[in-house]
Amino acid sequence: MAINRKVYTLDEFTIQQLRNFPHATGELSDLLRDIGLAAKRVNVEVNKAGLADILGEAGMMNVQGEEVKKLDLFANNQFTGVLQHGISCAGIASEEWDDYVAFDDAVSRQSKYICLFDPLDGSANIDVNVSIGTIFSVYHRTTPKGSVVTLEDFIQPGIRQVAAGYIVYGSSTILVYATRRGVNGFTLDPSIGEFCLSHTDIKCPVQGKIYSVNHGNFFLFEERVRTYIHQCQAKIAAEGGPYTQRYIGSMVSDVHRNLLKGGIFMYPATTNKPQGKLRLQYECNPFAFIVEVAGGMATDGYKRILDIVPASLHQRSPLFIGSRQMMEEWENCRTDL
Ligand code: P6P
Repeated sequence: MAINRKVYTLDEFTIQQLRNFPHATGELSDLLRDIGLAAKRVNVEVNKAGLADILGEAGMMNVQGEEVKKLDLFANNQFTGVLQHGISCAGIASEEWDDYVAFDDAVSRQSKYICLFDPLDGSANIDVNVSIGTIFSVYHRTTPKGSVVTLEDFIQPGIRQVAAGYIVYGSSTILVYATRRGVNGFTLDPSIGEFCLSHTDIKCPVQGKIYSVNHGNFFLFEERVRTYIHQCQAKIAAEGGPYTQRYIGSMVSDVHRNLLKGGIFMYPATTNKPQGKLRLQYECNPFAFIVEVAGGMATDGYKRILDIVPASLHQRSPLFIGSRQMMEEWENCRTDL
């Protein structure tokens, strides 16, 4: 029986990458496989969330002042656990936790990577069956191997990311990750319990027809943003529908759709949130890395996201991200109001 070699699992793909780059130590491949394992475990719980007693609040507040859902906590523990017991990660920072966590054991101290993640982004949507996701970032540690990681390892500018990715627990579950060599997507095949390569070398379309923004904040945006939104709407009126507005309220879903189909996602600053809502280290930087590797752009409205030097772990930033031409339209937009 011919073996179907066209279908690569995540493990086979990362090992193939190792074969192509003999100098690689395999630590990044191990780390990505660990993340894939945790994602499979989270996927099981997300898919039965309506049945198991895993919905609802965990009765805690996170550092963001948001209600922590039981599923948030479960996901947080799964990703922390696989990374702590792996051999490739010296410490982690989670969007759910106030501070980073150093893995202070002989093996982890020798690891060269650190990881930041938002274990379950969009968790407010869990109870209404809207897609949610996990977002992660991988950096080389800046502190010497053998020592315990410190805060400086976790507040590096996004341009120093080694890899970044996300999982969407949706109609099907997909893990997308980027290294500087490209962006690839792996869809979970439940029949074999493996993520299988389904989206090879993803490129963000140069032009798109989708703009994603929470219109409820319209009158809280600066004039320039309101002008750009009017331009998007005017294109619909004047030219018969080249733009359409799509906003799920779950970043992983909105950005994933725009990455594949083309579009722009905006979470601008508002008068009540002058730094925006999204977290630089846990949401903006990983997606900026992925979208730039795929040929798109990401800024805070004025400056490239990946060039921002973080001042703190939970720093927020406005975010404009997506297709190059739509981002250039936004950058060339001037107030006409
Ligand atoms: P709003 C989810 O809470 C999240 O962090 C992102 O996933 C999402 O894009 C954004 O907030 C939605 O925020 O204010 O539009 O509900």
